[in-house]
Amino acid sequence: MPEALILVADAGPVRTLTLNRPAALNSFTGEMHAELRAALDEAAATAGVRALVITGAGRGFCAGQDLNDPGMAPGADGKVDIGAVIEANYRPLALRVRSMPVPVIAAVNGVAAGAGANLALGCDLVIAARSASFIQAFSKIGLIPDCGGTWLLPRLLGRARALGLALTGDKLPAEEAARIGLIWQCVDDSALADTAQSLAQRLAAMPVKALAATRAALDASAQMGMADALTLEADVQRELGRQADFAEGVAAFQQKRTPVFKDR
Ligand code: T3D
Repeated sequence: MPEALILVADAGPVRTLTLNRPAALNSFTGEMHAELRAALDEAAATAGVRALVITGAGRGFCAGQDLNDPGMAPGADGKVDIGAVIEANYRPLALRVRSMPVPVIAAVNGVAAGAGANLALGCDLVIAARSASFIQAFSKIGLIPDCGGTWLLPRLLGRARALGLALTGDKLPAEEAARIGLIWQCVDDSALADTAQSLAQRLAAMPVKALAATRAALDASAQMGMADALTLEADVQRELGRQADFAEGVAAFQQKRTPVFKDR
């Protein structure tokens, strides 16, 4: 039986998905996309999963599209319809990550290039090993950033730095990525797995419904004026205020005890 392209491991409420094509730096084939989509859908549908970690096997996180994938072969007209690949694979992936009902942490263990970089940057929190790096490799092969890169980069960094990275395709070391605010944290290589895991366990014990709603509200605010953002805040708070987690959070505070959150 062929080895799974996505490894799935649970540690209590934290599920870890490991991209598993290490010989090709975990670059994406159509098959790996399909397995990752299925794994994300399954995690979203599993009540016991309250936080997700995405990482890579071997020395890389993900080198983006597998440029040798037979699915990239030219059609009868000698051309490749990359738009179809984006619509079928990268668009659903970027949107799925962004709509997970639980927080998603990217544990970037090595190079994250092309769509691999933007898969990581689309996660809620990005922790990278000191030896890792981020490369918007697209310009070097005549493409634009995809997997959400055109939306994510200017929001995370502002236009000047977004364009700097996207136009040059230069490698950005993890330490520098943390310094300029592209990612949450850079840690020693030996500390990456434990740091990501303990952060995920911490988030899993929090009111994850509110965490997912926080991500959604921040994303929605990118298209809004302040008045509309305030309206959205009121609407979401109204909804969350009716949840058991809110009652539990307040009760635990009043009773000076640790809350036990269950909503998802
Ligand atoms: O359908 C579409 O195309 C649209 C979607 C586009 C999304 C995209 O992601 S476009 C961008 C695609 N990715 C790239 O252009 C990155 C290509 N890779 C690299 O530039 C370098 O490999 C890295 C900078 C990422 C890492 O360099 P290095 O020196 O650490 O490793 P390496 O020796 O280049 O790679 C190791 C192996 O992985 C090597 O295989 P080998 O020679 O040992 O058998 C290499 O060919 C393979 N590999 C790395 N990246 C890819 C890849 N194989 C296929 N596709 C890759 N993207």
